[in-house]
Amino acid sequence: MDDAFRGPRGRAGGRAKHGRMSDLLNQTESGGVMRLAFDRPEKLNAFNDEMTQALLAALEAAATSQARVIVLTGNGRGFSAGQDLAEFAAARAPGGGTRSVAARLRAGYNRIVLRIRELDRPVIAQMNGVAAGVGLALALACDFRIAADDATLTLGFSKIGLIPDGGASLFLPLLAGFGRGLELAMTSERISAAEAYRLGLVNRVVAAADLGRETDAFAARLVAMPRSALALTKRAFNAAIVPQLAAWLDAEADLQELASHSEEHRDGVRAFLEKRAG
Ligand code: LHQ
Repeated sequence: MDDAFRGPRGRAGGRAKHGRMSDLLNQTESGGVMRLAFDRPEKLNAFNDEMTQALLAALEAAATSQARVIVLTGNGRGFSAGQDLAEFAAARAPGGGTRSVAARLRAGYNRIVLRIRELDRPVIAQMNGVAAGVGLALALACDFRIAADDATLTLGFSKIGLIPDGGASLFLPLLAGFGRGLELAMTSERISAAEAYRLGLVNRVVAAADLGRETDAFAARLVAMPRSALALTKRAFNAAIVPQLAAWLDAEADLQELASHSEEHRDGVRAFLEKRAG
């Protein structure tokens, strides 16, 4: 691991187990490209613990694979709707046995973000549909985003009394600028792929029917480039732009912990689960 990514309390370290492949994450590889597809389409690929750990393990394994480019995408009409709020609420209910929100972030999403950034090869988010919450955060942490023209993006955190996590409080303003980034974070406005492109949140927008083909073509261009140049370019951008990433993820988790103790947070999650307008 790059030293730049070690947190002040060393939380970025540790190796995930290469557990069995999960049914919730499809992995395929061809032409030097590894595709990881979230597969909980009926829940818009919301992250439960199993999918989170499967992604972490797959990214860990990718570091030593032959693949030269990694593509993250979702099956169905969602890229990912973020944290599975039903599982989260159940875990936090009395007797649910959950750790704190900060601990959950540090054990899962923060490690995923660090893995994406420290992988010595490009990671592309192929945004096939709605990306929300930490689902959007993970896309923003990737090297490139290619969106279908019918995809939508929303932070969603503020609606449930939270702050943008999974590095979104850093990557959102980096990509969209402070003002528009803060606006999207505070309003949770759901924007189109075209608007996301205008804001610099995605690299390109393509017809939904062409998304796979366009992503493959872009990935093939990267596969054909000198491998070490891409690895060192990524390392240079990381060191120049996000040198304190691990420390920031750690601090972001502490802020999320604070937010998660509010009544507004509990009410917001309940409103979503009860399908009341949030
Ligand atoms: C879902 C979800 C979901 C469960 C759709 N969970 N079922 C938080 C807490 C703690 C620690 C760590 O970090 C985090 C990070 C976060 O990610 S917080 C933010 C979590 N995500 C959200 O708040 C987004 C919630 N989802 C939505 O706002 C909408 O579903 C979006 C805007 C994504 C899509 O809206 P629609 O296209 O209208 O679809 P839908 O709402 O009808 O959803 C389809 C199904 O997926 C539905 O299930 P059902 O069984 O009724 O068909 C939803 O309940 C389910 N689903 N997101 N996050």
